[in-house]
Amino acid sequence: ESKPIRVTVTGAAGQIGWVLCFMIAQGRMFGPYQKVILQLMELPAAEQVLQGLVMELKDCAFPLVADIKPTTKIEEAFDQSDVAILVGAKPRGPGMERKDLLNENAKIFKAQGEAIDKYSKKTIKVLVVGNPANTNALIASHYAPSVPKKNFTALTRLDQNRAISQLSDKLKTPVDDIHNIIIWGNHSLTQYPDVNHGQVSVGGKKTSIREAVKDDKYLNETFIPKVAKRGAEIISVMKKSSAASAANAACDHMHDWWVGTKQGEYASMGIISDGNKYGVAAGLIYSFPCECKNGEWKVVEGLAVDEFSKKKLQETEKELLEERKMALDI
Ligand code: NAX
Repeated sequence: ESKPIRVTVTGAAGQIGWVLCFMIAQGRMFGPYQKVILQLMELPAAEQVLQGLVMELKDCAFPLVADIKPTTKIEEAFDQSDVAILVGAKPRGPGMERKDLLNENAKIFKAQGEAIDKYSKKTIKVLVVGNPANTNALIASHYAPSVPKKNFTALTRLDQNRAISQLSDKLKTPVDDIHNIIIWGNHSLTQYPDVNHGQVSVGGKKTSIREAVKDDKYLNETFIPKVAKRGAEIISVMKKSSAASAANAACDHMHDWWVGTKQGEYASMGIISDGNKYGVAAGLIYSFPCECKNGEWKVVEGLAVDEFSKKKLQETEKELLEERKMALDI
């Protein structure tokens, strides 16, 4: 039997955090044998709701949950953490500029980075969900210099899952027949959902997505904005933002990182760019296709990038450079 790992979830009593805790407790993130100690952090304003969440989690009597530690104190939340899922963030208020949003969040992720540096294990794996996710992850990493930069990642898996679901509808084929759809860049409207390396299995034979869809106009002009704007579409229908699908994607991301990706399958992850992959500037948290093994991710290299894609990769890189400048002045 494995030793329990300490998993920090910030914003645990929020929309995403709430669902996510149950998923983790059920083994969706670390598999069916890994026990967890849940270190759940909230703002004082949400302390009551957090208490309720803990009661409900306890009442599930989940065999994988070794302990639950609710807290509003950052030093307790990040104490000895093996994993941190950073969901809590400042939402965009009415009339708030992008710069204000970045700065408000910079404060939160600076404090959490410092706490990770001071209190968590040096091997901690961090996944940032709270927006702007890529830049928040960069800020946390910047303020946790004793933890390797490769340990900080941002969530773009929801975008990948959305892309797969769109293609599955279009091709009338099950989702698990669709492979290697990539999200490049920022988790924002500039993201590039790329089908050029994607494949669909039909009767045991793999065909390229472009060949199967036979509609480049749809793929270039309809599909890309559909995926990028899916979050807004959900809000317009539900009057609140996506929660369960975001929590599910966080589980997919961390599960692949923790357990490994399936042979030949790519997982899109916001990870630190080393400046040597696909022309992306060094030091940004940028979403690349990754393969994971033994708890480490590796960028899939050598994929052909056509002119259209190159422009898309640069557009989203430019936005991330601007965000970094605004948040960290580098
Ligand atoms: P909610 O407002 O429902 O929940 C956020 C929770 O975080 C609240 O309970 C709040 O008290 C808490 N919180 C805020 N600041 C905190 C801090 N400094 N420490 C601890 N807790 C803190 O938002 P929810 O719908 O759960 O969304 C959370 C974040 O995920 C947002 O930033 C949202 O934009 C982002 N998303 C990111 C996605 C992605 O794919 N990367 C997709 C879904 C989602 O939009």
